[in-house]
Amino acid sequence: MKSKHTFPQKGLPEGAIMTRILKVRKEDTNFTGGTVFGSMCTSPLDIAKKVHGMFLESNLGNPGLYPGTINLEKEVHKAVASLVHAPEGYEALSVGGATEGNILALWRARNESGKKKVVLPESAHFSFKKACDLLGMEPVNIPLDQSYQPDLSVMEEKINDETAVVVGIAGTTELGLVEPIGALAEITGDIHLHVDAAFGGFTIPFLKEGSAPEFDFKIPGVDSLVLDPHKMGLSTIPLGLYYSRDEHPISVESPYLTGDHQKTLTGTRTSASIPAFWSVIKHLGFDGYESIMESCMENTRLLFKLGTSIGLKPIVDPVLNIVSFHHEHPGEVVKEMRERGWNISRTVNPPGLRFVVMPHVTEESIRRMIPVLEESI
Ligand code: 0PR
Repeated sequence: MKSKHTFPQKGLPEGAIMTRILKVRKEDTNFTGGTVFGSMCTSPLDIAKKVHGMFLESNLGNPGLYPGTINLEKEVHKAVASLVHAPEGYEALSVGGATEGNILALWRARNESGKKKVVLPESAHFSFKKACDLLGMEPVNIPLDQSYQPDLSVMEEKINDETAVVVGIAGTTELGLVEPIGALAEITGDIHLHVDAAFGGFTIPFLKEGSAPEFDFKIPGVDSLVLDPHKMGLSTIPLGLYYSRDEHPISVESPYLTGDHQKTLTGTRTSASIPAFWSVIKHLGFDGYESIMESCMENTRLLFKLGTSIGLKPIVDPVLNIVSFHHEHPGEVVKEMRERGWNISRTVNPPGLRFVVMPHVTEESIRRMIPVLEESI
């Protein structure tokens, strides 16, 4: 009898399934060839791919069954804590990515303060819109000044006794800028200061000393911070790390599981990505990350120079491995580039073309892309 449903009635042998899977896999973009300039993710290191596949049964939502994975999680938290200067008494949580980390920070700030206003720069990632909507909080957007940094005088005016939390970005999505977190901390006083270092967290520490401002727990006013191993941490999706200066106070009892409470938003949660990331940290070490970042910055400078040479005007001088150029109709250029096999992305504020120079982008791929860009602008 023929099935009434599109859900298959009878199973197929592996061979038939793999034929389709291999075909579909080819339809997806991959990072080989360096044609993707619009992604903050990259191909995970080979060791991460290998290890990830070995932990598919782990579920840290039920931690008692996976003591091995939990131990690796502790080691990851400790290693990254030293990278972001988390002080003694910190708490770290593995999350699905910066979206979840940003939600946790706002959730805590709302519950502790009993207030609803979230003061954040216009550069903030759209995940804060989700967080505000979910939590019934109200964004108070701070305009950017001429250098695309938050206007601190407006921020100072807008922070008041209704403010639950202030947000600063270390590695803005569009321009890769590091906002002056130290100056924010001076303005916020006792109000919770959360730093979104989704991109900056695994780039800024590996830059030449002094080329970006401080952004982490070295600044005494920083209360929480999120950073993403699945971006420049060069590991597998999904993994974000949320750090709180002190113990994160929100937890829900999970009595029938092997752990008695949960602190993350998700129940069954990101697990295989943790041993994968542990392996990347061990394999690369600080020196390995530093040398990858150095080559990304070299390629960033090349793209900046070649883009300028074809008449594009940079929006800012790159601090991290993101280059953006002014353009009045970026959507059209993005579309044409896509038709010609190149994935670039766009900025909204101000309108422009955006290139994220991840490790899969090479000098050779930049040199191949530029003539196509010249014809598309
Ligand atoms: N905070 C910042 C500063 C971000 O740039 C991003 C994502 C987030 C938070 C949210 O991170 P998750 O999506 O990991 O929760 N930034 C990129 C973006 O949305 C993510 C991205 C990654 C986009 C790969 C495209 C892509 O191919 O623009």
